[in-house]
Amino acid sequence: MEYPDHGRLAVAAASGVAVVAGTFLAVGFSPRWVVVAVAQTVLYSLPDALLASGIQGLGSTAQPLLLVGSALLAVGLFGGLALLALRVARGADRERAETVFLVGLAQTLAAFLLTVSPVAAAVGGALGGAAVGLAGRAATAPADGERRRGLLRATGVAAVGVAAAGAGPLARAVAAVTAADDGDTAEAERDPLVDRLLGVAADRSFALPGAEPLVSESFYVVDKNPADPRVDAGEWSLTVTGAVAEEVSVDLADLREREIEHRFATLRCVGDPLNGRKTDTALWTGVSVASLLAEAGVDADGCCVMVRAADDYYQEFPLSALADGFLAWGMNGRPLPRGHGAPVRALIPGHWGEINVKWLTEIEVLEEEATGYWEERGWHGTGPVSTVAKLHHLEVDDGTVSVGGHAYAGTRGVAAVEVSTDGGDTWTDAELTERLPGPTPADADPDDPAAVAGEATDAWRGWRYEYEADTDHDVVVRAVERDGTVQPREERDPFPSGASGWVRRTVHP
Ligand SMILES: Nc1nc2c(c(=O)[nH]1)N[C@H]1C(S)=C(S)[C@@H](COP(=O)(O)O)O[C@H]1N2
Ligand SMILES: [Mo]
Repeated sequence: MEYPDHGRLAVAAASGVAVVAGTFLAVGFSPRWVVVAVAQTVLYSLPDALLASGIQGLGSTAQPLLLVGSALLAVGLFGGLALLALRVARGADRERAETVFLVGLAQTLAAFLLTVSPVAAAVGGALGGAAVGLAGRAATAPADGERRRGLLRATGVAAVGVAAAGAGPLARAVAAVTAADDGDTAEAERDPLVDRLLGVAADRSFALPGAEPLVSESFYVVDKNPADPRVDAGEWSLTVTGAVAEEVSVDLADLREREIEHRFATLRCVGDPLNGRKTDTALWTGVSVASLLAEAGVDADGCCVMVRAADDYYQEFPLSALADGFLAWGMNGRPLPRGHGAPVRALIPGHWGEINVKWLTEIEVLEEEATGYWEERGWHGTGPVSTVAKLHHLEVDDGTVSVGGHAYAGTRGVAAVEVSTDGGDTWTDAELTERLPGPTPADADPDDPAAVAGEATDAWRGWRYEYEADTDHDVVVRAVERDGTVQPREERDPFPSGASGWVRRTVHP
């Protein structure tokens, strides 16, 4: 069949867009969408060094960029296939129906190879072929009017495609901003104990413009995925394998029969800049990992574990760190959102975010050290977090300077935050928030003061300080740990083992 030469490129592009749109309509914004599959392929073929600073450094900003690029690549790939099929068809002098079939078949096969999803492949190939058919009708129509109408229709298919393709990256960008709510947003009736704990956290927070309250309103998201996995809570299970006396597998119902507790805990990404925003705190609901390890007969002196997830993520770290860990399925009184690892994630007290594995599926007990996902890419983020005092609130009002923020020192605990207004010569203690309550059994009586007693051992504290000033100067802050250790002054970038130094900001009274 003949397509005018100048039109063939447009037809092929429309067909490529139709495949991208069709597969989106079929499987939505999931790892089986061709754009996400292309993004994943791109990620796996990027030089490690590029990837290393890319994702942990930029976090959710890098992902929309990657998706837009991958969408273009996908259109090029499927459009290219259509072009090839058109060539072959023209050479062999095929009928239009056969050409449409040839294009659709090639695209279906390619989409299946990429996504391993028969549904995505079939719908994508069908729409890709249909776009060629429509455009072909337009190109070969006898009358000008009909031809234009046909072209319009083809353009329509392409437009719908562009819109559908754009919806994915857009959804992701929105989800990144409103991360805490991208899961189950149904306003479930909240547990009175959770309400009480969150109420205490709100009461203890300093309300400082620019700084989060003690429980973050927007919790940062960092992961390697162009699209997060969708794990069905009813089908989920976690298996303890490797150097164990007996493999143990549990589902959500099994976990819920254990001693459930609520814990305040802070997470910080190793890629978080010194005064960055990739540090946040939530109230988590779940159970401790220890009983599970005991059931599997894990040798407490064992060296390490490889913890795996539904997104093929894997992190290796000391068994002793996991033994203090927590398996969380609730966040601030709601089911754990998809973006934060639904249905169940690991929380490892005092350690960098990267070993707090989301979409958790397997704990493999190892007999010797191995290398995890980020360590293979140059990061050193499996150890304890470093100590930091952040300065996010800064206001000047008629010579009165008000500064504040949070300080986090992992399980070493923040004992003080010191402020210097003379560039680091002299230091004054800032006012600190009371520590958040300690772990609380889920069956505690919310009206019992004991329910909110105790102290969280792995949560940040808020700080604030006010002083008078009439000349430009630098204000510097640093945290002091429980044992008196002062946050190190030496300045380091986040890559590879976390930022270091004292946060300093210039004040113009
Ligand atoms: N399965 C899985 N878990 C993961 C990651 C990931 O890419 N996949 N990213 C890790 C990193 S680098 C960090 S900092 C934390 C962030 O958790 P959050 O997105 O809930 O804030 O999750 C960790 N857990
Ligand atoms: Mo991270």
